Amino acid sequence: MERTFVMVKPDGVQRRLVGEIISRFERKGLKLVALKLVQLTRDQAAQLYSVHRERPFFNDLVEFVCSAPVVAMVWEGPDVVAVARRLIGATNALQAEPGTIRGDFGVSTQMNLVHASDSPVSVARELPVVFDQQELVSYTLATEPWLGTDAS
Ligand code: FUP
Repeated sequence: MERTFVMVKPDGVQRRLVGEIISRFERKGLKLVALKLVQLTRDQAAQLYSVHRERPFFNDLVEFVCSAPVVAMVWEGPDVVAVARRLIGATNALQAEPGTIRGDFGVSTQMNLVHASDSPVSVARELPVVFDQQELVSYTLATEPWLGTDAS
């Protein structure tokens, strides 16, 4: 089963949208396997966004992401990397489709409320920036047979 790294960014926490955002992932039928409220260090923020190192917005982005607490999560499910990206919507919240998290609540590119890894390679790089392996919990949800995500 695939896992992905998701983070409610500082604007999402400040706007009290943590519950709403978690709820979108829960209602989709995904499984929460790790969760914590944390204020990232500059180093962690720079590592998370290292692919954008050379971009003009990099310093502002790092500054923003470590300016206040975030809620970091790991979600599990079939094809969850792509599913999570569809749930959050386009990077520019003004262009994100209604029904997506960014489309419903966001109004800019920088303050787009939530991050989700864009590929399994990104998960492998981003998840360990915030979580130790032992913080990921393996368990069974009683509803799993009702989601069609088991082997049957
Ligand atoms: P996403 O994966 O949708 O979060 O988008 P990107 O990886 O392209 O960008 C990461 C973050 O950089 C965005 F969430 C916001 C910020 N960003 C800007 O501030 N300006 C830009 O032009 C592009 C991205």
